[in-house]
Amino acid sequence: MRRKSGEQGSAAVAFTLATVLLIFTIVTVYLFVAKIWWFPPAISQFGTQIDEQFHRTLIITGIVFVLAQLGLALAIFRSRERGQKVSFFEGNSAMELIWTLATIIMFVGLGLYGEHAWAEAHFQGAAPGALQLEVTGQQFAWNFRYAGPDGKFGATRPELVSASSGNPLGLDPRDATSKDDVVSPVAYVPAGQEVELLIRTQDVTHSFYVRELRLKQDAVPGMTIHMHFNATVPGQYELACAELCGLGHYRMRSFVNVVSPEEFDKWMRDQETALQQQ
Ligand SMILES: [Cu+2]
Repeated sequence: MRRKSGEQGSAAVAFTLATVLLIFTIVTVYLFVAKIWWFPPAISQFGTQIDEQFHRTLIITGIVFVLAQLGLALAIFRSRERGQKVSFFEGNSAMELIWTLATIIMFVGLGLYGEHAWAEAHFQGAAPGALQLEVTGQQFAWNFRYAGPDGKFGATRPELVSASSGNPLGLDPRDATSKDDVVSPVAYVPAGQEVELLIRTQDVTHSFYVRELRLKQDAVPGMTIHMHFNATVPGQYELACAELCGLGHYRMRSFVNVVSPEEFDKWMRDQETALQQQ
């Protein structure tokens, strides 16, 4: 039976859609392969592990993405309107079982691969002798505190918090161990040495994020969260707040300066001298 021309679908639409899918796939693959927008290089062993995990995930999901998009484009192209009869089948248990199993194996497998890096960051403590560095977020600034020569962080009291009078963390002057605590709006850490972060916040949830360290950790009210890293490449790295924390969120940033151990010692001495002169 001949159909009226008005009922005929358009082969042009299917052809266009298939072509667009093909171009979309090629452009997407190019953006990833050419690394047009990419992370800055990692500066720690941990960062390298994260990158390896990222690449594994990207390759697997990338292959699935390309096959799925090309398969879709091919199906659209081959089934374009040529006056043929529509044919379809309803469900296929074997195929559903296969792709569900494949997805499970892929996700569990990636999880097992990444388990080591995850455990290293979240379950294992810092190496012995790590430099302790307290990080405090507040709307909309970061402050860093070093324990000073006595190796002890002094007591803080919320009612003493006063950034305008030079006490952004509310150090308690009656506590002797607080006297030598060094507070700085930027961080200095020695290259090649383990650093233990003690991440806190004075108000809402913030997030400590340094791209080059591949570390991101929320600062949660009422908690002190430990993270650790060992940065080996000297440089100045931006610390951005990665949690939308209020109107000034966009400007809540600081810097982590990774310097040679000698430079670090000098910086620390200068800070302590400045403290004594106060
Ligand atoms: Cu914030």
